[in-house]
Amino acid sequence: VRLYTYFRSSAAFRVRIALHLKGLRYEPHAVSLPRGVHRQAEYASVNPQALVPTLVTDDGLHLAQSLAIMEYLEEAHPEPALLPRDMAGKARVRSLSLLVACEIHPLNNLRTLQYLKRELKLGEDQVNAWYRYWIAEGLGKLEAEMRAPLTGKFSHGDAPTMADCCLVPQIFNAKRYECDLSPYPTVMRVFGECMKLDAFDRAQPSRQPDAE
Ligand SMILES: N[C@@H](CCC(=O)N[C@@H](CS)C(=O)NCC(=O)O)C(=O)O
Repeated sequence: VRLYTYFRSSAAFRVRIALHLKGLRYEPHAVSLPRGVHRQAEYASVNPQALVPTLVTDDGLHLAQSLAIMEYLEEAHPEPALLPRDMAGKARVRSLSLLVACEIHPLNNLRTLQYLKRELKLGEDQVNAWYRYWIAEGLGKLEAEMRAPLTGKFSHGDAPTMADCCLVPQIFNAKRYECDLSPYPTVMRVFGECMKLDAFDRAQPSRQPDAE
């Protein structure tokens, strides 16, 4: 498979983790977001949503949206599983994943921040305050969800799931914006456990071929 990715994209980071966890080789194809390559005509034919990641498979499937991509990988390559087998567990992992992907990430996405700066003319301090506000809002909710016995070593149980693929990149973003992470001890414990695993480490931004 080919993955259209950008080293700092947290949505692409989720998929990179999933690919590494499943031991799947992929060809990374870098799309520079700061240079606006994702908005150029050539990329529109790859992904009309003008977002990364995009997964392109050998048989020509073009798939956008990181959660849909991870679900696809899960069905195509069930082992090791990124979703629990039981219905309730599966729903919980999806719920935790969506909490990051829908409630936090879109508010702090590149185009959102660019709109605040370019159209609403907010200064750097105001944009950073926006960023940190929504991180605190979202991570507070995630921390509240991380309760034993459902949360174990990882977000759900003792093996990494799709929820961890979403959690870790969001923490990288929060650290980049120097957010205070002390109010989220369980989230940070899980983050620490994840980062001990090779799959998470290899997927991180600084390890990508397009890292600047
Ligand atoms: N919900 C999408 C989000 C994709 C997304 O927003 N990706 C960001 C990078 S993390 C992007 O391409 N941003 C471009 C922009 O905001 O213009 C997913 O999960 O794949």
